[in-house]
Amino acid sequence: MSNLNIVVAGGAGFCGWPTALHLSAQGHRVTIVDSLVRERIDEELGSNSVTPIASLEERVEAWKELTGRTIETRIGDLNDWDFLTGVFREATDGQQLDAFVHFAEQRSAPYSMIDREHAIYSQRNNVEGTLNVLYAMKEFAPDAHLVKLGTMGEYGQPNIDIEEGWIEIEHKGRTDRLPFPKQPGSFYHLSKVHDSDNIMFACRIWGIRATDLNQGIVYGLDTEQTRLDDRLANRFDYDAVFGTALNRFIIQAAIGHDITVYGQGSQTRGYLNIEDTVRCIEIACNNPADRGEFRVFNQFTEQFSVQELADRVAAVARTMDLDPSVENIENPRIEKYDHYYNAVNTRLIDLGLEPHLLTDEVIADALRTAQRYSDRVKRDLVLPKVTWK
Ligand code: NAD
Ligand code: USQ
Repeated sequence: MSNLNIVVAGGAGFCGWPTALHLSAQGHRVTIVDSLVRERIDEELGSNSVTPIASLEERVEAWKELTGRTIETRIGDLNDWDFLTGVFREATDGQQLDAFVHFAEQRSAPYSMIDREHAIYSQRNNVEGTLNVLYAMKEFAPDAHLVKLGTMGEYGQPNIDIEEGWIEIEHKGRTDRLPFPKQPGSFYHLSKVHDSDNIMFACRIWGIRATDLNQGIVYGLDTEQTRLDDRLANRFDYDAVFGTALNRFIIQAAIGHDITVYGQGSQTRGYLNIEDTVRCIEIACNNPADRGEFRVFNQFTEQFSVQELADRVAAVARTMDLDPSVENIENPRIEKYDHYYNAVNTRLIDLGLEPHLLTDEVIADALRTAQRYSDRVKRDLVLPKVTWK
């Protein structure tokens, strides 16, 4: 595969940073675009990453020093049209832009449910940012491929199998291939549904090529590249707003906090290792959608209930002289228990994804990282305060 010219928007974040490193390691030209708004949100919430994170500038300098490879950075907001057009002008100057990888959104469901202002911020940031990207692609890079991070949560938990974006429907003797129904569980997840509709429309009317990656919950933090040096360390969120289920359980076990299963614990979701996130993006970039095609891949590798995950983490922690207890606490969210959940995820596997599954060693490895930095955890941020009610 020849070297590609790729913009990674949201490349300072948890999924974007290791992806930028992985794509750069494959020899692609990588430009990170990020507003660094997560730093401001950390300040607002008083939160932090368990791992100490170097500034983006220090990280790309370390990458250059260690590998000789350059990652360019542009600090700005996708909602700033003048900034974004500058990014596209530079990225297409003398070279075609191959892929625009779009991670740059407000991605916490609880953050979007704090109050009216946070719901509106989340939807504006995400929906308007993506609309700007679509217009910029139309104007400056009509042949480039949009690789957009969606979420498995767009589908909700229907009582039928979840297909990859589309479903064949027979209705009153006629059939059609239609977008799979969406029943998301937060204003954040809804922003992803609105994005998907806007992207699908832009593909249809302007011939944009797009892949919507409906990603499950990502766990772990390290990849081959982030392990090279502490200066390349990735984020590891634990607080009740940005921490996600499995990573939170691991950090809770490491600091001697109860593992917080919300409600009955039978809520089932798709999960994947961060090592697979970076490969999935590479696979999507190497295999672009056709002109006008709106392609959807379900990006997860295994399904678990939160109770199963909590019990797995507790069992591994006990082999490491830790003694966590698993507590079913009042659920701050409104969600289904004991629901049917069976989602199709064959398209990335068909293109060559070889999943890194959740083994005890994977849990133990993340537990060791959490133990190393356990004194950085602010315990008052662990229990949930934002409710859906
Ligand atoms: P993150 O918050 O760690 O990173 C997002 C990055 O985007 C941050 O660095 C932030 O500063 C930047 N950003 C946000 N809005 C921006 C804007 N308008 N302009 C420029 N930069 C902006 O989040 P993450 O966990 O890396 O998630 C990345 C993407 O993957 C999100 O779209 C999220 O919805 C999706 N996703 C994440 C997970 C997960 O488990 N973390 C699962 C499924 C999907
Ligand atoms: N949960 C617990 N205990 C906790 C935290 C969460 O039981 O301490 C439960 C929740 O109730 C929920 C499940 O775990 O049933 C998942 O919650 P989460 O916070 O791990 O994930 P979610 O809010 O869905 O959001 C995360 C990312 C988001 C991404 C999504 C993928 O923050 O960006 O889109 O995972 S998915 O879930 O497939 O939609």
